[in-house]
Amino acid sequence: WDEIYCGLCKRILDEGVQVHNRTGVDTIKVPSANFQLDVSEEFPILTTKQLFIRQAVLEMLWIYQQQSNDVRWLQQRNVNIWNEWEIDGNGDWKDQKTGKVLRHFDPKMAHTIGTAYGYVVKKYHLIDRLLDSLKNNPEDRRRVISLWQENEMETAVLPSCVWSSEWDITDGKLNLLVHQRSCDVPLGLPFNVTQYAVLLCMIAQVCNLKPGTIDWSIKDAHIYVNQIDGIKEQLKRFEEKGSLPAPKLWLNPEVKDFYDFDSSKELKDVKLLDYQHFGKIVFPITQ
Ligand code: THF
Repeated sequence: WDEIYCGLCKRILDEGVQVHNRTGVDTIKVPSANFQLDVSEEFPILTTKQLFIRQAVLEMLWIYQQQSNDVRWLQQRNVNIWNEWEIDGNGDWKDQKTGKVLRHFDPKMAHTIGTAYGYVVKKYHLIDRLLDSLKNNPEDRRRVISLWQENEMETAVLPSCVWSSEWDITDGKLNLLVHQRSCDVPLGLPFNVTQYAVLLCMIAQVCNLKPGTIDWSIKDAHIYVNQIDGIKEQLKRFEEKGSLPAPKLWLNPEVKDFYDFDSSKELKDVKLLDYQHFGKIVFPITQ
């Protein structure tokens, strides 16, 4: 996975085009990217930088297991990656730097990110329908999970970036295809790939299947210009030292129901065995 990832970063730096966007911080972008990972062969987590798996898995459980849009649930677990998109107590979503109100929402949506992500999963019963289909209709070819629901877009702070997934069973293996409309390659992508791999392994376990492949597709893969130095550091590590052997993912084998995986701060049912990496790289986040 490090090789694919660093290859994509290098391609963006070499071939990408610098563009303005809504955030005010320019990006270098390529229009699209695709890759495939075999989770049965190797658990995908970067080793050329430290990936914060606890935060990544809690974010995934927040969306798909808790089916919540309440940022306080993450904050209570010391996960602060959604703070910039939280609607405040008055219903305002503010620019974190200037304090300027960017948009006003119904104050009933205080402390949430509006009608996106976990809110959509819950409202449209997306996980229950997926689990039901995997257990009771294994040959189903209509297993599409879409977080993109036109009626919800207006009241979402941020339309979901990773917004669709499709799931199939082939030969006892559960395979996944994920699509992302917009991709912050230094911060979002490493989190997203690892968290969807954990989701695949969890769903496979509770459905008595083996995890298979993940096909990943991206529209607008970009690096913010203030992240270029960090990415160059990561590419230098890869060129000089390559990558380290991938760790194994351990999931508590006693958990048989997706909703029973521990979602406390400690994340007791999820462990990485022997995760070696070349240390963290700090990247700025653009709101
Ligand atoms: N906006 C932007 N510009 N990039 C994104 O990746 C992004 N997300 C979510 C919503 N909007 C986005 C937020 N996801 C981190 C990781 C994921 C995020 C936001 C921030 C982050 O800062 N990660 C650090 C460490 C975090 C920590 O220490 O807890 C890292 O080094 O990985 C796309 O999902």
